[in-house]
Amino acid sequence: MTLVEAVSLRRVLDSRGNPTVEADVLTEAGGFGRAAAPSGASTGEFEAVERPPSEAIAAAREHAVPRLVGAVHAGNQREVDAALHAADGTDDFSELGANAAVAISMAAAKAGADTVGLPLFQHLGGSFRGAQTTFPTPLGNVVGGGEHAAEATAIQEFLAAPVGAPSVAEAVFANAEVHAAVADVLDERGIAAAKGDEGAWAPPIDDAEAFEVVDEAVDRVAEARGFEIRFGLDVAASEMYDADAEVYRAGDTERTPAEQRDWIAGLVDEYDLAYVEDPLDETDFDGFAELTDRVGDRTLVCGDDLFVTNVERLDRGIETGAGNSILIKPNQIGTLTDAFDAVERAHRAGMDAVVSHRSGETEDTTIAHLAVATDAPFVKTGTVGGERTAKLNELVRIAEDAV
Ligand code: 2PG
Ligand code: MG
Repeated sequence: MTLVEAVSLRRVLDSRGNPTVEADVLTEAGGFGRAAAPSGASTGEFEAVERPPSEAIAAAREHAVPRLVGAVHAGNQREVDAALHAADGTDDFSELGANAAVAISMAAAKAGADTVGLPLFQHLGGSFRGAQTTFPTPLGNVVGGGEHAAEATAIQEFLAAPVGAPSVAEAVFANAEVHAAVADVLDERGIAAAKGDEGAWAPPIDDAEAFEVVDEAVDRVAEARGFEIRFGLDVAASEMYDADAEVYRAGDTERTPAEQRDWIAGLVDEYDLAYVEDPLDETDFDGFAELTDRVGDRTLVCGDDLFVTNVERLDRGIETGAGNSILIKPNQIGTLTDAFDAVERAHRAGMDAVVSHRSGETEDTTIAHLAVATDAPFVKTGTVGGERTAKLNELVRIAEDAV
């Protein structure tokens, strides 16, 4: 019933105005799925390879489409994704392009779900329990810089974490209110700010001042809303690290790896951070292990560029104790199957798996379903902007359906 009947590919725009790959999958029974690949700016060195969209599309038409049409079932995700790997023939999707692969993989999942008449999150094997505490809490990027905005903070993302929100919708609206409160606090300080790639404010201030601003904004909204809102960070420290000099550079400040660990550990305690992503360079498993040892009992130490949704790199983290959570981005690894395998491995090791968007996004909502399907504690989706609210609004709808 879910036999793939047609696959078509095209270039569409992403949120940065760059072309990206969109795939349509049609099944024999008339099921339809459409998905588009996101794209990173602070990409990890060990990610699967994204090819220029027109090349990825040409490669997919030549190598992947013939292995899919009339040959695999969209309802059997492992079969679809194995065909993509076979068509690619490399271990990093450098032939097909991870962008073509992930677009087809996600479109096939949607076509499979559509054919059998299930919402995507259910088709992907998850169950949204509808209880007040089991939805993925959206991490809302409210202030940022790094590779996402010029002349702003060194830390890439300050993320509102409404951990006490009684529902997905309350959490979503709280994050938008924190985003607005940040604008108020900046205005009170006479600071004008543009927005970065993910819609976060990108003020020309240093990290220390950004902590004050976000802390104040979070406090105001928490008080008004009457539930706990914490915040977290994506440090994206690989972008700060100078491997030759062995120092992290943030504005005028230089830190050795030991100083960087002390700095982060101090921030976790000072601000009661709920979440710290990529606090250290993507090659520093030992440093991650030391930091996790120090603060892992009270915050999530999450590997994004460290693990790149890759089971082999995750295994190394599990062996060394590096991090207590993994960021899951399907396009880092190329297929939903690979992403699910990483989630499963993390869960078996007692780690949390947090699902995430990329800085370059489309209206695609697959990650909202993925977060629910995998029971993620957090989902990184941004806070405002159409490509971000697409996921947030989908979470609200999923929660409504589940009640
Ligand atoms: C990250 C992401 C998303 P990018 O570092 O976690 O916020 O950014 O897509 O640029 O890698
Ligand atoms: Mg990151």
